[in-house]
Amino acid sequence: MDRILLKYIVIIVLGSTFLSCKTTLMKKSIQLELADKKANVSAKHLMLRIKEIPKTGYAFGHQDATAYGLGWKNEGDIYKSDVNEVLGDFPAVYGFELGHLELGHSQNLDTVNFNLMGKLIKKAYKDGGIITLSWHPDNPVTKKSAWDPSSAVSQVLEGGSLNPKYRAWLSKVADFLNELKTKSGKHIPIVFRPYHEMNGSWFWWGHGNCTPEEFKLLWKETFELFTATYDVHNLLYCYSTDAVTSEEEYLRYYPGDEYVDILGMDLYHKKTTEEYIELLDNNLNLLSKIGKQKNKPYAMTEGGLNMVTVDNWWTEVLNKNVADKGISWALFWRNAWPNHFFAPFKGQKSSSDFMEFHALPNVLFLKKISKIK
Ligand code: BMA
Repeated sequence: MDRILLKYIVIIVLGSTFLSCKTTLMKKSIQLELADKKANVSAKHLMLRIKEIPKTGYAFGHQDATAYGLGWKNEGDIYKSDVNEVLGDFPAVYGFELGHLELGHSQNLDTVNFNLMGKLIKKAYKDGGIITLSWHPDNPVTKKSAWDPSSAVSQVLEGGSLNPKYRAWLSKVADFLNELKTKSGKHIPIVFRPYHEMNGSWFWWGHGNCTPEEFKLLWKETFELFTATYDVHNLLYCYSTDAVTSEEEYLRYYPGDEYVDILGMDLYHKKTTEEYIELLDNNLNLLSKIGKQKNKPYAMTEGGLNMVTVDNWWTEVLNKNVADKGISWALFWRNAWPNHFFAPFKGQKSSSDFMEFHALPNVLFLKKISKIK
């Protein structure tokens, strides 16, 4: 009898502690100010979770994790990820790509069907994951890809000849974002990361293809259209550059604190390991300095070593050089083809190091991040 009573007392105490933690986070969320002044509670709650992560470590993210991998593609029939095949744990952060949604296509530029993407986003969110969306819209002038650097920004801005077309694009993207809801109708919060790597010159919105002033206007007008015209209120706005060599370069295109929630950098290992370690160190120290000054969380919003050709890359190159930087997550690019992948799959040569990496207390995959409520 006494043991049963004790069991009930333990359950009640644990239950009420859990509820009070949840209530405190929710209360805090309500007071939080985001770029979007009408941001919903889910978006605010996501921001709090993102700020909470660096107290423990950083989260692991993967682009298109559950859409396809090496030798398989999700056609709506299977739920898997290369990362989970190796670890028995899914990523904490899920990147998906919106390119071609603006054109009304049924699949994105990497052949992921948008209906399926919506389902994968809902599933990842339900499991406790964090969702981030990139967008590589086609060049609106030439109708070629985002990588066509022909001048276009001035024409989509207010007053430009392609502004009506741009508004129609955003309206389609807004519809998709507004439909991302849980079964109970709650909006799913998203880290939205448009117009990234603008300090490089490979995209039509990049360096040399528009002026910094035009870029800032593109950002602000996009923000205004989403928030004020199309009533999208589930976004955290993430500004992310490619690697930079100075603070001035990082901030050259920055639209202003009132338009940005999260800071990011895309940092790929393209040269030698020594050079990458230096690049990580310099860039993440800078990002951390700016993040602290602005009181905004920050992340490595893309990165990795193509084909993970260094066996102990995860523990020795990545973790040793990012662990003390205060990033909320690091997202690795897609496992597209045998010569274009950034996360291990079963049998890949860095898999055993990846398992050691997964076991580190400061590295958060889905099982751990889902406990940060
Ligand atoms: C690049 C490559 C491309 C892809 C694009 C957008 O880095 O992976 O194949 O189309 O990202 O996802």
